[in-house]
Amino acid sequence: MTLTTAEYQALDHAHFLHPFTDHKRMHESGARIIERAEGVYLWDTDGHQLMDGMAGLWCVNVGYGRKDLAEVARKQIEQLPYYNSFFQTAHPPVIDLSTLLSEVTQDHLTHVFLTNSGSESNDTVVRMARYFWQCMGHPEKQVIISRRNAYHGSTIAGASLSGMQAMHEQGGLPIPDIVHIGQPFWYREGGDLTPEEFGKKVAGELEQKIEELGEHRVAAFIAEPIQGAGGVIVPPETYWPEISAICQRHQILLVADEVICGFGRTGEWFASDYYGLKPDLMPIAKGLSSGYLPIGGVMVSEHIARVIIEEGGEFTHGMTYAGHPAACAVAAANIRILRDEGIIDRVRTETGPYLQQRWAELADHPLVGEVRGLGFLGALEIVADKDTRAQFEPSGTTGPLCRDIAANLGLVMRAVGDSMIISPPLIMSKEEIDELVELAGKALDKTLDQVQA
Ligand code: PXG
Repeated sequence: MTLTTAEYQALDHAHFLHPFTDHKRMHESGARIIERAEGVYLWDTDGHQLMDGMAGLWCVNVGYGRKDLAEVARKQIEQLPYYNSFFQTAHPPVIDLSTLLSEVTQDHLTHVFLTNSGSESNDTVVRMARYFWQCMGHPEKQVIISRRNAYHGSTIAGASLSGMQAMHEQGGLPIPDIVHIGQPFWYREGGDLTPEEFGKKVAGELEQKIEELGEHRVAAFIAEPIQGAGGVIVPPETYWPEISAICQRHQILLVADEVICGFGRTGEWFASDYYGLKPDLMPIAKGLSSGYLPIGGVMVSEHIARVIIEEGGEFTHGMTYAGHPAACAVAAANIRILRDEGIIDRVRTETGPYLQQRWAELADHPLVGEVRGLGFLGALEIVADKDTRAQFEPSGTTGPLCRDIAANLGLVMRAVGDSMIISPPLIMSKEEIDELVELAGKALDKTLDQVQA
């Protein structure tokens, strides 16, 4: 089907409900219809080229246009387009992917439970953590502790784990036995504390919550190593060591949600490797297949897997398409590309530090209150006053303004309130990083012109 942009927009308006979209506002200007992509660039149906500073939705780690991944999918669909792994069956691609995942993750993460998305992975976390404690003879350990402004997905359990007020308000959420503590967002919530003091303080809320609820009721603590959708919040250096110590002092599971941070985003295979975390469960998705096909999963520690295998009988959980042969084959090929082409190593040693150095230069811009980032994740805070950190009124409108200006200049960034976010494909070259930073700078200049006018 090849139509004009206006024709696509009319049909889109008539028939398609978009996720996380204010339809009235979108229909005023019409949706941007993306038609094709190559490397780090997208093209819309008007022929405009856009640099994709977001790798789709934080997922196209190997970049667009990998014909080898298309070929792997085609071959697998020809050979075995579908079979399941319920009821004592399996197929070669699901076994290959599971083995490969146990190799690229920490040694104790020996097993994987496969799903079709990050949300389903976090539903699996809730089911599995509670089931594990039930198998261990502690059925009362049900509570999952999460954090305000976390994002763990959009299903009922995913949205409950997420700490997003707007999501909870629409769905009568969270479901019972999911509670939230504070987030390590020093710039906005640290007050007069140093980042180090604030990191320790906000980590301490985990121990307070465990004590308040009673350890006998707490199943797990879940967190993104770096919050993504919440605004690329890189925690103070004291935060994760303190959380790890608290988890060691208490009998609760640590769940590191690596849906965004995994598969090289920070320059390590997983952010848990960067921060020295030893998660019991580790949800993954996005970069697992670089978004070429939908797939997610939960990495499971040897200890938990043993208990489920030996004590549990049947774990009554699973999705028809989980471990889909084509998705598994593409994910395995994607992991081999990340490994064998040295893409993650390059982010760690070369392009990641270069992106951070260039991105940090934007701190001099009059609109920028703080610059954050690690590896191929970056954020900057748009403020009206650098000294007081005050936002423009109404808050949360300048970010989207800057995002729209950037898109018109040819750069896709994400706005989270007044934070501007980047998460580019990991194959971005130094020259392309220069282009990204130049476009982001121009977008800030134009935003400044508009807020002053
Ligand atoms: N965990 C984390 C940490 C995520 O970022 C999910 C789970 C859920 O994954 P699925 O595949 O079910 O979407 C995510 C997803 C944004 C944005 O605001 C972020 C996500 C998804 C859509 C939009 O930029 N993250």
